[in-house]
Amino acid sequence: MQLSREDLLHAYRAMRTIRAFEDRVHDEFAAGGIPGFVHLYAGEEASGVGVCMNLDDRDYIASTHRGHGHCIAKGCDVKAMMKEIYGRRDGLCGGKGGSMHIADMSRGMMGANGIVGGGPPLVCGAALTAKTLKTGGVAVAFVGDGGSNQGTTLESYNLARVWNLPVIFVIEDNGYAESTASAWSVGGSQTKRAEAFGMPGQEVDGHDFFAVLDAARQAVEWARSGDGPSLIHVKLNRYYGHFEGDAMTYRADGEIERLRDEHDALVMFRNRVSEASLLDAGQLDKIDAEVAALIDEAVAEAAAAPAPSERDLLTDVYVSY
Ligand SMILES: Cc1ncc(C[n+]2csc(CCOP(=O)(O)OP(=O)(O)O)c2C)c(N)n1
Ligand SMILES: [Mg+2]
Repeated sequence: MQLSREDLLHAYRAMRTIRAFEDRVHDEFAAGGIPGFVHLYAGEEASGVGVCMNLDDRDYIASTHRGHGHCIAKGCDVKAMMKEIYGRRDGLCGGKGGSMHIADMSRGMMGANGIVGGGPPLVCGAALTAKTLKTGGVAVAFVGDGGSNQGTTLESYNLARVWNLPVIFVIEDNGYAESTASAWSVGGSQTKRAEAFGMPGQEVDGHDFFAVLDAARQAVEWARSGDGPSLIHVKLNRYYGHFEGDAMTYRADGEIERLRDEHDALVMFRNRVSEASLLDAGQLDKIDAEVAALIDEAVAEAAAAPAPSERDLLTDVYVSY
């Protein structure tokens, strides 16, 4: 797919923003500044950005517990996200969601989810709305390799097929569910599972932004043109632990260093666009500096922002007191 210079710059900025956001949250969590439970997406940037660059304001995504990257890729405000993760009143969800329940319906981001396998049924609902109202929209569920084994996920494959819904299931296979290697827990093949439910399945290198972009473009085309659901098996890696604080004793010595050296999505992107003379290093370095400044500001503003008040406890609840 031919991308304009603006598109390439947008893709790099989005991936760099995710990496810088996650690296910084890692440091700030270790320093004790962030409450709650945090799962980081660093290493998986090309998946969220490659998929979401094919989406627009009509479209919905449902995320996983590892949701910051999906939010940024779908266009959520980075400063409001940081405040949310700090539990602040001006956060994206008023400081009531935190990392694992961050959402922004105004951007079609239906939320990170503490329930593994929670996203696929949600996107079937969003896609049914799109189909019924003829908005032309599609709905994407990001699912981990662990989540791919949940009954909710497999039931959603069936529902999406029989109702011919404009859904894309993106299996982000980072090789582990918590500490269990996917080789020990995932039977068969993700694409053949899709085929068994009557959906096309594609497999891509999830470190390669261009490969993900192309696969997602195809899937979105199918969905928008009425051909119904499909699945993309995205093979990638996460750099940090399952959650912040994970000692990662289950990973081999040197495994992460090797991944960073040989399969880093941002390095691969830089090499590819430089070799093809599409962008020069100066343009990319400028984005790095701008993103670093944005993240510095986001953290400073989040740390200084007010917490929700006691009165806020009684808003956004179903029962009025
Ligand atoms: C229904 C449910 N079962 C178990 C858990 C506990 N849990 C949280 S994350 C996780 C592993 C998920 O692995 P995967 O889907 O591969 O996503 P990854 O963390 O690798 O991104 C588990 C078992 C949960 N949150 N929800
Ligand atoms: Mg996983």
